[in-house]
Amino acid sequence: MHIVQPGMEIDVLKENGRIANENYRLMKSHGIKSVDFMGSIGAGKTALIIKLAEKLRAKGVRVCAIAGDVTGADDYGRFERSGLAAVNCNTGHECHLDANLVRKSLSKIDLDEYDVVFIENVGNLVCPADFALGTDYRVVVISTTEGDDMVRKHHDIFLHSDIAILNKIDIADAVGVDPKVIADDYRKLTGGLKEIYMCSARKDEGVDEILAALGL
Ligand SMILES: Nc1nc2c(ncn2[C@@H]2O[C@H](COP(=O)(O)OP(=O)(O)O)[C@@H](O)[C@H]2O)c(=O)[nH]1
Ligand SMILES: [Mg+2]
Repeated sequence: MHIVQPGMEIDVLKENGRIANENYRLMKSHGIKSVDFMGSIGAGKTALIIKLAEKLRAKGVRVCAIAGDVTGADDYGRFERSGLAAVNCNTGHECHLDANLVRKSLSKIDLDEYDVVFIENVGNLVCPADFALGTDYRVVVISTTEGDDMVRKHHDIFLHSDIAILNKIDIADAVGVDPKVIADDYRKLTGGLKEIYMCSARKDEGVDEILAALGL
């Protein structure tokens, strides 16, 4: 992707990659482990982050979050009300976070105070795929309410992430979705090299397995 202006050409993705590397090194220098949660609108990213953070806090792990959204502070408010320290990060118009926005958010966090940073990306299954943020893990969250064809329709984000999560398995029957269909699509796409984790953030099912997969 190139943006051409008179006398100036910027390779946006290359520059993003450079800043992502800086973010990674910055967080590592403070001993921080980080996860980028990508996924559709309403898949349960906020709910899952809150649940994961609750469990980590109970183990004495210090967690904070970056709430990425186009506008507003709804998810930021939910994080804070749940007891999870957070920074709000609005993109304004963009459909994804980028490394520079994350760098600015990290500058608002006292990195010595935390062990883990969870980043909630802007909700969609397309744009975030291209923009690494400098995290240890990239995770894609989908849910049963989106139907059984998300993996077939959005190859890139599943290929660009380390693990996938299918949330809302508690209502799979009610919405007529067979999680096995999604798991089979994922296995076919990734050649069985990566795992898809089934969970219900609401019912606290499968959440411990996700923590283990993230080494947390
Ligand atoms: N039944 C069910 N609902 C869930 C689950 N996780 C989230 N939700 C609901 O799904 C809606 C969207 O969740 P949210 O966390 O805001 O999704 P986000 O847009 O991906 O951050 C909210 O009404 C949640 O209460 C789950 O595991 N099961
Ligand atoms: Mg959210």
